[in-house]
Amino acid sequence: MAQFEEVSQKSKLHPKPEGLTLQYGTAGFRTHAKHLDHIMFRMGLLATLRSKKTKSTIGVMVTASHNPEEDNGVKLIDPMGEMVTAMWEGYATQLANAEQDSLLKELKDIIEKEDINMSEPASVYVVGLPTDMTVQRLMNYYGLVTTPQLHYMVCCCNTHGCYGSPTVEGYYQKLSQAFLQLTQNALNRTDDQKRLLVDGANGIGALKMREMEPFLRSEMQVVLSNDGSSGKLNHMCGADYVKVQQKAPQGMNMGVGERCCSFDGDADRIVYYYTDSKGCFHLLDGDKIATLISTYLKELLTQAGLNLQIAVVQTAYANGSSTRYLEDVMKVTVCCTKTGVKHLHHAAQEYDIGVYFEANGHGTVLFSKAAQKQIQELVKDPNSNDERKRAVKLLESTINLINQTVGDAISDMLVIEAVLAIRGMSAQDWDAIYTDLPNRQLKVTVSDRRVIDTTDAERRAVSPEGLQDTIDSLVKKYKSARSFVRPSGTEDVVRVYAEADTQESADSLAHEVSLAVY
Ligand code: NG1
Ligand code: ZN
Repeated sequence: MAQFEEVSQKSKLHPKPEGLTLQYGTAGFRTHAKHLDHIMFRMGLLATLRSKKTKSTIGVMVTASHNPEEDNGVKLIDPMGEMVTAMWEGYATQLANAEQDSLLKELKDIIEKEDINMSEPASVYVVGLPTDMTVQRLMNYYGLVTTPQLHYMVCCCNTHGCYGSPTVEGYYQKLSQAFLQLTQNALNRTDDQKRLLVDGANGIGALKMREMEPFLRSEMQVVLSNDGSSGKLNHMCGADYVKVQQKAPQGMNMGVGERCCSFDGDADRIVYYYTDSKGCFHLLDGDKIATLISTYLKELLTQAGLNLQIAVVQTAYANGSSTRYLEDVMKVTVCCTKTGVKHLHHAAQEYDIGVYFEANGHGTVLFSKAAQKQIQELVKDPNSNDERKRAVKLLESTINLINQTVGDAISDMLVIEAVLAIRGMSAQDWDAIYTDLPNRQLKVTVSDRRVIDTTDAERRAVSPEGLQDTIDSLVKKYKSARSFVRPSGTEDVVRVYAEADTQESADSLAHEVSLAVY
């Protein structure tokens, strides 16, 4: 077929560097931008096939996310705005690593296995900067938006507008309307309470926050720093820096007790923080966010008289205090999955309401179709009393404010701001819900990180032999301690995590465990 001949010709213009093999990992392909050209070309082809197969629009996102500017990544987004299925991750790896002369064979293999009708039209949304004109011709190039905005638009497009209108403007309208409805329930908010310091990580989120501000009609007063006008992407700023370093980003002027938050470079993660009157830094990470949101939702469900099961999905990195609080005090189901949002997303789909957050601030809330239907029906129920009516309306607006396709810094931020406003809580009140166990995360470089294999949602190592026994005996030396190691899915390192009753103990345990990894 002529189209195969063209693909073959064009792909020679985007040669695969010799000897380079890459794997489609937790968040797509991650590598230095200079190695991404052939990947971009081939992912354009794969997205086209996926679109023909699903008869839907597929998204392609090019982003450095929380990594340095020169590191980059590309991933595919499936019809409902979710990550592409595992089978297709395999195809992606296969296609990315094919040598020039076997590329067509690999393509035809996929077409045959998936029984793809090549005469179907294809539709692909791309965000980022594909360099090649052929790739651009295959796709509707969308310019620059945040990762979650692309997920949102793909979902809108494939649900024919049910989820919202598939434009950035539609996104602002949907979210701001829901936010304004929610904050109407917060009485006497002062300007101080409406004020939030936002660190944009010098990424796209800052730009998009500026665009969104007029839609929020002064109900939020955003003070932006690291807005991309001078600094480098994620350099000394952004959600990952703040979470891992446990300190404020550069370039932010924080008053005592003032609420602050940081996005990551593509605005799919968020963490909050403040400093107290002694100058002490307090982090409100993904675990604190999950706790705040699930407490709020649980209360509304009770007030609405709705019997829906709510669960919180976490990973091994969740602070032990958060898990204990959720299970023992809040009495909600907690489930632990492997690292990587696709695992959390999948687990959260099992419940009426699934709140999922990685400790690093990537997360969202999923409402099952049945739960949404029950809530929508109750909104119309003429027999509800005032308390019930209010609770159900709040639930409805909260659903509209949440980007259910993927973790979204802007959407999460608005949910958090609304919840704090409705409950009249300050950052300190929120922080006081439970006290984090001091913890430490370290990276260790080893010759082959894949020799470490884990089980039990990555909380225990099964190989190399003896490693887990060593970790167990080290952990026993400390109080309230826990530690685990796992190979990173996005960097060539082994990650070590430790928590204990004091910071000194957590640091020392993390250090001892990292020595055991060598
Ligand atoms: P790896 O490199 O596998 O630890 C990191 C994050 C994940 C996830 C992915 C994708 C930590 C400890 N790990 O994965 O949670 O966000 O990047 O971005 O934060
Ligand atoms: Zn990101």
